[in-house]
Amino acid sequence: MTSPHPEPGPPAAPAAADSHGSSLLARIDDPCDVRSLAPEEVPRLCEEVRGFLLDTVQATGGHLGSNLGVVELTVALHRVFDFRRDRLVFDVSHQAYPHKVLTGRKDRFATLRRTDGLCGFTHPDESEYDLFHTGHAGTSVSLGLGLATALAREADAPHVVSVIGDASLGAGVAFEALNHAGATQARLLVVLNDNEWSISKSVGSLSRYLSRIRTSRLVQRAGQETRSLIEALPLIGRRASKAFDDLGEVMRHAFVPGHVFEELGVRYVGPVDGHDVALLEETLRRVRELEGVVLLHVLTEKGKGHPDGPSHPERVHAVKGGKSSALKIEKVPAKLEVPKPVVPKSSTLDRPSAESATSFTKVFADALIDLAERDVRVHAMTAAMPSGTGLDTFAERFPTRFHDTGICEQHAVAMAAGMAKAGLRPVAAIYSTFLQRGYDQVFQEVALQDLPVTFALDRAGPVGQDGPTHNGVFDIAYLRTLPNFVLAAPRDATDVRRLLDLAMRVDHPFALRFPRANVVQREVLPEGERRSLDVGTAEVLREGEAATIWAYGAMVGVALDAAQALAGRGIEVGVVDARFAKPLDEDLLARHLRSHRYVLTLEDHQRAGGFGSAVLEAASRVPELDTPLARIKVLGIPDRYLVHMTTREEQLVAAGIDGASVERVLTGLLRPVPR
Ligand SMILES: Cc1ncc(C[n+]2csc(CCOP(=O)(O)OP(=O)(O)O)c2C)c(N)n1
Repeated sequence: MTSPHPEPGPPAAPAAADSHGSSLLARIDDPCDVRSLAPEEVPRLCEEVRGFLLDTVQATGGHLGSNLGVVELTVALHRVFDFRRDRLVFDVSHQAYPHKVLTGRKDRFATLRRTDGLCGFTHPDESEYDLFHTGHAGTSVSLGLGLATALAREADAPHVVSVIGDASLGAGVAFEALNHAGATQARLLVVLNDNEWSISKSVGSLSRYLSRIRTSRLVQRAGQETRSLIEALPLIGRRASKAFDDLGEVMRHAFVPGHVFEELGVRYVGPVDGHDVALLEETLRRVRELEGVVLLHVLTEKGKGHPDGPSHPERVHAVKGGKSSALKIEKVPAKLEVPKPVVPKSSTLDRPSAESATSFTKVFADALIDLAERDVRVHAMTAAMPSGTGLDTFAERFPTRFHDTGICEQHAVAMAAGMAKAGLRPVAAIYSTFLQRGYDQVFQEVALQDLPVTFALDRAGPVGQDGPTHNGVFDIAYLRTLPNFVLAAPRDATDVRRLLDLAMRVDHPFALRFPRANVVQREVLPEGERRSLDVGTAEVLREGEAATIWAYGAMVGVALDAAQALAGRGIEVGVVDARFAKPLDEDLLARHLRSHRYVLTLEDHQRAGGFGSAVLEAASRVPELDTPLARIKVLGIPDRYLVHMTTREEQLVAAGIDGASVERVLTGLLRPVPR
């Protein structure tokens, strides 16, 4: 659209009504097109954006619920601010789809979260309107405060807006940011998008407090008069602030139903109906003029417009996709030549059929319930991920032994340490990527005290569509450096159960990592024939002459596939299930280093500091006797961030750690040397 670029200001003059009923959204290529709409056109644009999201995201899959809720808010933000100059930060950024739709990316929506397609979060490579590539919760206020502090030095400093959900506001880092911001002179607008839900129902006393604000009689009364109250917000800068302060106690109570934020030095405005786009726009125009840090409390409905939205917001938080869409799901034009994953025709380990597939998550959750039945010391902890970690079933079975801390990994880890100190056996189920938040507590409260806290690191390895913010590819490196830790990874369902059982008998911190994947259906050895699972013992699954693959966790399946494919070509290589990255089975490793030409290590983790690094370090301690030791080749994720792709398998291919790549590497190594 070639409209002039209106600056944000008073609403544009009403345009001639669109008598043809043609799509407004079709005319939106940039936020300036949103600003040029007449006020009476704006609700229709919102409906079109919502319809567009319902149609496309149910086809592509992705975070639907939160996005359906912030349509009006996003439209209003883009009408009031000019984010070519002002700055907008989304917390987590899973709710940035309407923003993407309005900032020139709607035509690529069919590629959402697919290989080479649009990212599911904000991403500076995609648009000048995306400042950060984030996916972890709670940081938007700090980012906003940093921007505001830096930009304040400019004459006519731009506005900075951080949009944060009610559950993310409960994250420690967001509290830290508010605590700091309220004591500064910064000009920052924090928009609290309160839909009462995290992925599950929001937990904690902050959430209770917000819900008291929603339901207080005073606010309900004020709500009926909100428009006139908002209109009472004066318009001009410092004078506005002064006048706001002078509104008097009655008005203050209308705007400040509780004083928690105000006591922190943050001016509270709201709550405002987040689906009344005209009211939102009006309110934003007025709070834009206020000095200092302002928190605008906006009430939205998660999943608005979806039939399941009102009754089951959790079901629509993220949807799988697959529904037919008016929008053609096109093949994504390849920027990079990414080879398709090669699935071996005959596999050593049967892959489960779709109907009978069981995830590692489910096996873990069932095993933990089983364990808790036998051991009253077992408690389960999650940081806002009861369904993602499978612990929702545990919570039903043992409500008093289940603890959801909200999005507070640091606190969850330290609390687990306290519980362990008092004699319990806490199992903290935290995604590999999110435990990064709790690293210092893992170090000081757990490892340094040598407390028996068990970490179940779900989503370890590449995760596919969520991409680099969510790939769990650093945990071996960040945990391996800590004395006292035992690091293990199960290759299949039987070893999930056995390792969890073992963790309860080991009086040290214990971490178990497993991927976002299904377990194999036919396991390589029946339980009775397995080597006993003592800490630091590996298991030989296949003997080979010249080379052996030491694989870790779920990558054992990939190694077995590669070995079988090579065997079909007359090349025998061995496979070891390392089972422990710490302590390593150094005796077996030393024997293999003496008896083979090559030892390959295989992991779905960064090469730097990972399992292969542990093997290299151990090898450096092995004394060389008469014959030279085997050469070690480390196969893992190279030193770069693995971008989002449609499937985890594609990411394994891109990183060169799928079965075909392993086979290729070994073929190259074992090729007879021409004389
Ligand atoms: C540090 C961290 N822990 C956990 C998550 C997983 N997670 C993604 S969105 C979400 C819920 C966020 O709720 P809220 O902030 O209220 O936003 P809403 O989805 O309701 O819009 C959670 C727990 C995360 N992104 N980051």
